[in-house]
Amino acid sequence: MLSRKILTQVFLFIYSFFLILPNASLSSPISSSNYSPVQTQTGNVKVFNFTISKGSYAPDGFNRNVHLINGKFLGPTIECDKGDTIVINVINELDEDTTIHSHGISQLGSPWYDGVPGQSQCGIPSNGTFTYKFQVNQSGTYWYHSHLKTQYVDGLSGPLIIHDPDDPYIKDYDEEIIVLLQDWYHNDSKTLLTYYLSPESHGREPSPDNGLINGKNSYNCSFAPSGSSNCVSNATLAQFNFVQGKRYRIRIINNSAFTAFVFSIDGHSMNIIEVEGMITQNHTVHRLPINVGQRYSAIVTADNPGQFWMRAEMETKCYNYVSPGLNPLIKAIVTYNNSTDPPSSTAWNENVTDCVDFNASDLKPYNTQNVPDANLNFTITIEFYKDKKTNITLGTLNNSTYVIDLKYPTINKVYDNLTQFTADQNVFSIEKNNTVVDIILQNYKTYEHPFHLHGHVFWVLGSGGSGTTPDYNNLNTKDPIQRDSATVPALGWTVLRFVSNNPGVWGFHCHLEWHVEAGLVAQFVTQPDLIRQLTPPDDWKALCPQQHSKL
Ligand SMILES: [Cu+2]
Repeated sequence: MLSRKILTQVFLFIYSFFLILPNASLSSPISSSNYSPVQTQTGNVKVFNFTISKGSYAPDGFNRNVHLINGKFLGPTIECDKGDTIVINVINELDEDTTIHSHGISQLGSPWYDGVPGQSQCGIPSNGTFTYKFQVNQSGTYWYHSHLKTQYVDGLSGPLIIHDPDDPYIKDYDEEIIVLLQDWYHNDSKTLLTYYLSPESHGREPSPDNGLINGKNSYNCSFAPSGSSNCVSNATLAQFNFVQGKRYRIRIINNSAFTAFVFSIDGHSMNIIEVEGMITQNHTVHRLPINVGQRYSAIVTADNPGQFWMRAEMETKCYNYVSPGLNPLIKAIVTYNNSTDPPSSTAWNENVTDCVDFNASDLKPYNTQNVPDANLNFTITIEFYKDKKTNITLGTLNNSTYVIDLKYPTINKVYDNLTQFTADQNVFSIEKNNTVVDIILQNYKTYEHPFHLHGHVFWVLGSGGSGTTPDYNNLNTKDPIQRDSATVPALGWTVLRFVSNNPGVWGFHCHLEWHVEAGLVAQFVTQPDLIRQLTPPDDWKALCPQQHSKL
């Protein structure tokens, strides 16, 4: 797969070389031609219209203000085939800016549609509209969410599924099921964030009040704030109707703000076949840890008629503080006869260590890949500290807290030929196309962090917990999996390798939303010369309040 990718890159490089030949006599021929890495327009165009608004809703019986897409809590599923072009027409009816980020989508040749305020776009203003339009030459299980402040924590998210008619497992399942897992708060995220970034929190992240499976759960209203009249106990759980003999591809997405889950279905094994777009060799599990931003596909065969619990256990042991009303066992009903009766099934009991992510080395790629040697590496350390002046606890990467520049995103600075960025932008620059980059993440905190890289997938070459150090001679360069969201263990390390072949500005951050806001964010500026050869659309340029010289 990789070699084909590299061949494509080589081909495109040679192709673009010939494209610029007619301009060879100009003083700067390269800047006069457009670098256009996406060449094929084979697929269909799939249009999705999103009207984003606020409203009240009670996903678990507790009524509160949430974000809605087309009047619904949790957005519609974006679904298409590999090679298609996705069009998302956004109408922003919020009283503030918003964006849509397609998590795990490479945005090759369209870095301005990655949807990250401060990095790849200015926000879509209140009462404004904007259209995202990008081709997807990848397949698998993804999701989309607002990348503006903490908006997705209030419900501004949904699944994004790309089918591949050539998927090697396509004959091994009959139907698909999406399982969207998330933690859930009974306060709006702005209130929680204000508290978190105040001296009173002492850096303790807000504890969820509940968890949801496909936007549903129940809540024991005796824990609701006293005098609260907006809570109804025993709300309806999510239900999955199995037909005996059918094989289901279950696409599991962790859409949380803060929570790692352990996912299982009583009485049924799960055969993992995909991790974040990469097809894997079949691997059977019963209890699957899944961290924030991660996705898996597993085939489950309906061969055990009855009534069963689907379980998503919230890993509350990783929290600094647990809300008293939180029941961390989130359940849905799996039924073979469309019954809503509560199952009496028992849970799988295989041991999963608290707050330790699924061991990526248990998974093997379906197709063998050649992992190239790295020619550049960055060590990134993760720390938190209490600011002496403000008494607010903030996060640092290499001792630097990220500060978002909403009005002048990094990519706009690149178009303005800026080459220096202030330290608080946490920029890592990669000049040369196809540079092979190692990221050595070193975690000095006593809890794990799920790190997500935009625009790329990385190989997970190795990882170790407390008391271990990265051993370069023992990295797995033979058969590592590739993904876009990996966990660095508590007091441990992780080595990730990616090929920098996608010009743009790409976020690299902890996906625990509170840690994003505390500054645990970096950005890779990849091939700025090639970014400047890509022409951004006019409506994208118009999003920024001030126009800069080169735009
Ligand atoms: Cu974190």
